Amino acid sequence: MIDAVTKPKTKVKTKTKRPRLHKVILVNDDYTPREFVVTVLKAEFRMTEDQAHKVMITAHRRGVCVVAVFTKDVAETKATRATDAGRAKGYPLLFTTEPEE
Ligand code: TYC
Repeated sequence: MIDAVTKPKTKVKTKTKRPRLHKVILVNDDYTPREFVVTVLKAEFRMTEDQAHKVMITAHRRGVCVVAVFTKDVAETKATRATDAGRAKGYPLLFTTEPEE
């Protein structure tokens, strides 16, 4: 056949990149009561008493603790809501976010 159609030699691959996840980080301070930190972790991050206590005590001892990872939007919303819960009670409780490597 003289006019056979030549197939393209390059293949098109569809690559769906997963969005980079962001860490929510709990920051220690000297004023927020331990039990209040635990309550916020349970309410905002759906942790059990045990999980929340471990995260709180790690931040208390080491200065910071990664709470969980989410997509950027969810991480920022949860960090803001959890920080606002402390502010509403007059506590300096702080949650920050940063992208995962
Ligand atoms: N350091 C606080 C206290 O001794 C408790 C605390 C723990 C506060 C973790 C913030 O991220 C925090 N009352």
